[in-house]
Amino acid sequence: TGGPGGRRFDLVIVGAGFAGLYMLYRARQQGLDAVVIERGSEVGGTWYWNRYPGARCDIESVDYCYSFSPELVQEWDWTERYAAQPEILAYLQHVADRFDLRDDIVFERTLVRADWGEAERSWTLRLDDGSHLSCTHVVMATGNLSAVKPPSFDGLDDFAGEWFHTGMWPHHAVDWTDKTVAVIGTGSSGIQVITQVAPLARHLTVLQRTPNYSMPAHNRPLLAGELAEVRATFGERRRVCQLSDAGTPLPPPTRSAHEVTEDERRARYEEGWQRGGISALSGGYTDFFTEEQSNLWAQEFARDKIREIVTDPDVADRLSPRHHIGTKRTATDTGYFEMYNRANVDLVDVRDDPISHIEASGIRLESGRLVEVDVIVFAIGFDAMTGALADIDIRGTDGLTLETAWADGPRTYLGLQTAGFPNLFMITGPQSPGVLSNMVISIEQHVDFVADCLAYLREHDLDRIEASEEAQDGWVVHTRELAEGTLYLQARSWYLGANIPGKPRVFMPYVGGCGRYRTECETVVDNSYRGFVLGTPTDAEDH
Ligand code: NA7
Repeated sequence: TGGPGGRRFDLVIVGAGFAGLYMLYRARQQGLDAVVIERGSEVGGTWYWNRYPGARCDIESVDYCYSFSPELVQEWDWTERYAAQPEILAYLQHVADRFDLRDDIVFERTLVRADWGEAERSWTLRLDDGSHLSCTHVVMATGNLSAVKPPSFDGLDDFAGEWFHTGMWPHHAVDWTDKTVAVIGTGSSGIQVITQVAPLARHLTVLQRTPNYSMPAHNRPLLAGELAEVRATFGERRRVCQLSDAGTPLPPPTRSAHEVTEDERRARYEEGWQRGGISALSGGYTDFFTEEQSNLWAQEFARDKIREIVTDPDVADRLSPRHHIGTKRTATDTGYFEMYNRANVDLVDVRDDPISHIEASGIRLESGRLVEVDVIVFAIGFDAMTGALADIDIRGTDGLTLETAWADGPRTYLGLQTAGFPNLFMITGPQSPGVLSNMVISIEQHVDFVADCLAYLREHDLDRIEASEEAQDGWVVHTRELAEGTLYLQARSWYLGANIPGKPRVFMPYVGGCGRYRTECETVVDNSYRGFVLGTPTDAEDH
């Protein structure tokens, strides 16, 4: 039935998650001829794919939502402090329906290749069904945690049971009754799935490589009065989020952990623990991410909590992380550590005894031990931040591939563009605050930047925009210098590409915070898109 094949668009948007949907909305508002290409069969992005039991956001629902439509803010009733995956997916489906976005979304199509044509001033895009379309501008709304890390264990094909990856969860319900289950991985996804499966399965073995810090979510239903209060002051609350570091409304810490007594520190950590959430401890003191001792105090508090909760001291010890807290993404949970007090849950340390291979009846460790299971859940994470783009063969000016341009790690200007790839924007790309923030705050800011930029280009009869090499070099150095002042560089995290064999070890996010980043972007715009080279149609004729 038609489809986009062969047509030329003003704008092609790749991905129909939070970013792609809002980008389409803004493009429509400006009268642009835009289409979204989506590999899933529904909208939702992250919240479409990650439908494993327990999947839940770690940002409060009243902040993890769009602000562009006051009506939407008023009419959507979040039911819990932290929304579960089905509710967020329903919200995005509602947004797609309410703003009639579906007509311009092509589902079950994957972009496989993109070529820039200088003479035509357009991108030619090839989809997985062999069709082509072209467009003046492309927006990659492909997500930061969307290319799953494949379970590349030898022998997986021989496994007689069922296996699932949390990031590609099937649409059918999984029956855990009487099943023996292994979960590999204890990141946010593993922690969430473990708390759901442990009570249902006959036996659960957790294969842990690196223990993780996890803060209590203290999730609960939202009361009508609370929602009304948030709505009454939504604009103000949102502005606070936008100007904050992490895109949340919590007041920032004002003191160093060194300025207070031990009793005061413990009281503040305890207060954070009782409030719960991802910043329970990180929100305590200004030097949490930058100073060894300050971080160590918070670590010790978190380890003490694990020892208090877990009854077997040996298990508690094995569950206790040793890395700087916060430098790998902290999880939030509902009863995670308590699961290890259950008789049907075992913890196996695969740092000491790594996985050798998988065979018909289960997982064989290097010691020779066999973990016999009916079901394996791979909660092993993603090729974060660059993986989704690396899956597309992107060729810019003079055939330069993105793979070559990023061979030593991503290089961007503002996390929005890469030199050599004109008219191609990334939403929450590397070297922007995205993954260190409430994603929706960062997404709205980037989409607004791109939408305003496209309007500016039109107004000024410009049809080409490209980050300059010089501005990009400066931005790469700036973001690296910001990170060098922190403890982040010491962890083997996906922020650094350390979870993917062979990936360059480059710290990818911008650590300066949403507020500072927003100001930097505004300054660029106020100076006529400083650092970008803008071109007119006449330049193309000269080319
Ligand atoms: P993460 O946070 O990358 O966690 C993946 C987990 O899987 C982590 O514990 C890894 O251990 C473990 N892992 C990965 N590969 C292996 C192998 N080969 N053997 C054993 N264990 C392995 O991904 P999540 O999906 O949990 O969360 C991603 C983000 O989504 C999260 O931060 C939130 O922002 C939402 P490791 O630590 O590498 O030793």
